[in-house]
Amino acid sequence: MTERQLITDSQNTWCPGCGNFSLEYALRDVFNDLEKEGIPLEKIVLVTGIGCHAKMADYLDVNSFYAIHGRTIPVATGIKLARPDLTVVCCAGDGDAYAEGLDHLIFGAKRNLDITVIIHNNRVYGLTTGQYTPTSPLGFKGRSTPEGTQESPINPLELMLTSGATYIGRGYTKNLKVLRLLIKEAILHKGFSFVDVLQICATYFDVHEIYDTLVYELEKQEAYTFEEVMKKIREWDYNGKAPIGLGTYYRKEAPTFDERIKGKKISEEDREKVIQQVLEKNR
Ligand SMILES: Cc1ncc(C[n+]2csc(CCOP(=O)(O)OP(=O)(O)O)c2C)c(N)n1
Ligand SMILES: [Mg+2]
Repeated sequence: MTERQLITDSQNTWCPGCGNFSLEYALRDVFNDLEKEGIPLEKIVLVTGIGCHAKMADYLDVNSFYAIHGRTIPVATGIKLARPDLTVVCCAGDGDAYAEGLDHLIFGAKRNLDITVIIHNNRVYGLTTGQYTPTSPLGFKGRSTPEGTQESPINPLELMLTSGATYIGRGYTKNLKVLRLLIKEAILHKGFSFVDVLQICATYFDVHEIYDTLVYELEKQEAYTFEEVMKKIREWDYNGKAPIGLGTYYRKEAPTFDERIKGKKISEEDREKVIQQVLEKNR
């Protein structure tokens, strides 16, 4: 099967050096791989939020849904529940998923919905020109915090582990090998798969020189317990200069939300009847 280019003719407005290009190429490669391995492109749906990351919906030639800010997961939930045969992948920003849409992220993980969430974590609101986000480091000077923030960042991997995500990985846009591997593993994982990608924002938060000195590749560590994974996750807190492990942190098998509600679906015709019954009962 010939590789599809999958890049649209839309004018690309990402800045030179933007980490989103790596994510675009990684996604393209993985979608091509999956097609060869039996997941046709027609069965893939990409859902994006609002922000620079969200332009992925314009630039990748796959079925896509440009959602609203912070709402990739509710849209993805609807798609997956209505069409469990589809492979649903969200591209969300750190502002998108860790600020505006945080509750949805937690509920997605809690339900172990069978979708993949990739966070373009540039640790800044890129599109709106440089305000701080929940993962910006302490003291971050941006448009809305000229004197520097006075609050510590969250560690999203920690949050996802405690919320019930069954696949957790961390990538970096300057390590395409690990990025491709993580995206593919996450999509093939049955359950809520979460990949936080340290994405270079060339204009508002370019810390690639720091990342380059701190990143290392995790070993294949399938047998980690929850406590061990948490310890590993806490090695770097999105703030200091501790080593930053790239790769798969956690993987677990568990029933998914879509499996649990399978067979409990009501047909279009019966829906009205069931609503009337519920109303009658509660009258
Ligand atoms: C409900 C709502 N609130 C705020 C905005 C304004 N807004 C557009 S993009 C954005 C932040 C984008 O940051 P992030 O999600 O990190 O994406 P990035 O641009 O960094 O990829 C904000 C606040 C909006 N469009 N909708
Ligand atoms: Mg951002």
